[in-house]
Amino acid sequence: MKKILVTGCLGQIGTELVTELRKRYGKDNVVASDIRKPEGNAIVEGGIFEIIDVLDKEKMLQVAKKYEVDTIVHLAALLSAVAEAKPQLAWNINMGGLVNALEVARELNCKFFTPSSIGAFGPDTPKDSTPQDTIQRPKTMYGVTKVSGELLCDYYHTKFGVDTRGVRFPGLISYVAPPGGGTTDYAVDIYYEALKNGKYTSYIDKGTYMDMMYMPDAINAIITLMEADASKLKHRNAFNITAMSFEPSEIAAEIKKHIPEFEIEFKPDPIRQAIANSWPNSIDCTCAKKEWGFKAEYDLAKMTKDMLEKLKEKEA
Ligand code: AKB
Repeated sequence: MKKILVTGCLGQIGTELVTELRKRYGKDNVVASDIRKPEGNAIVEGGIFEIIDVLDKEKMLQVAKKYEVDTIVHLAALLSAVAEAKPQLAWNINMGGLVNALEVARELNCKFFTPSSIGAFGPDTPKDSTPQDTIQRPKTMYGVTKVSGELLCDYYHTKFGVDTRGVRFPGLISYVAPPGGGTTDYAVDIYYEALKNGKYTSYIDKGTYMDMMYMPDAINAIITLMEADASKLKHRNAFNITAMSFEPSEIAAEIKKHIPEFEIEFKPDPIRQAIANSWPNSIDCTCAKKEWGFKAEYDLAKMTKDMLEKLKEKEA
């Protein structure tokens, strides 16, 4: 990776990815883009920034050519809960944006990364230690776009030789930028509410396990996979990766170690609970470890300590 275009850079992943890419590759070698350009935003003002609506392929191509990018990281997409509320829009943005970005990568011979998700699995998938290669029949529009996206990226690799790579992200937890409309967002909200109000009402019920990861591990995973030796990759789109699996009472118990008066109660939201019920309890990431050395540094205890410290500093 020498010159990298990132779409959807103002989202939860993009905000931290662009910061890290600018650090590692130099700020003139990262082209951050999003559909909006908010005033005073650190990502907008910290380096190259272009407005790109991912449904406008010509604009994306023009920007990619202008900066002679050799890598595209395509992040612009709707998350699971929003996609379930607006399924047609989710199909248009998630698939329309992806095919445009893949076309630009094909035309300019760029390396390509786009995230898939644990949402690419469904109720028929084995729930525990979910294998890399298994049944993928999701019942959500988000899942449909993620499975289709995995297949499309594989197709562009085998048919056109585009160097496509991806991971199936679990729920991502971070203190920098908020997630927007996912099912796993409760695991971010809970930290904010713990510090602000000392209590949290969880829209995901107790006993509902899902895979999760702290953002620094997610950012590292993207960069490590993109820098990995292509000859070692048996899989491409997309690798199972995870750092931990917990249910709401377990994250609450961990928070209680730092804020003893913290209380959690449960008021499951039927839509997001149904989505969570259709996802695995915990996925197996042996292939990612073997093929490109995936490793996570943060478990629930280490993440909770860091999240609470960083949020306290941020809110001070
Ligand atoms: C969501 O909840 O939609 C995302 C995901 C797991 O893909 N965080």
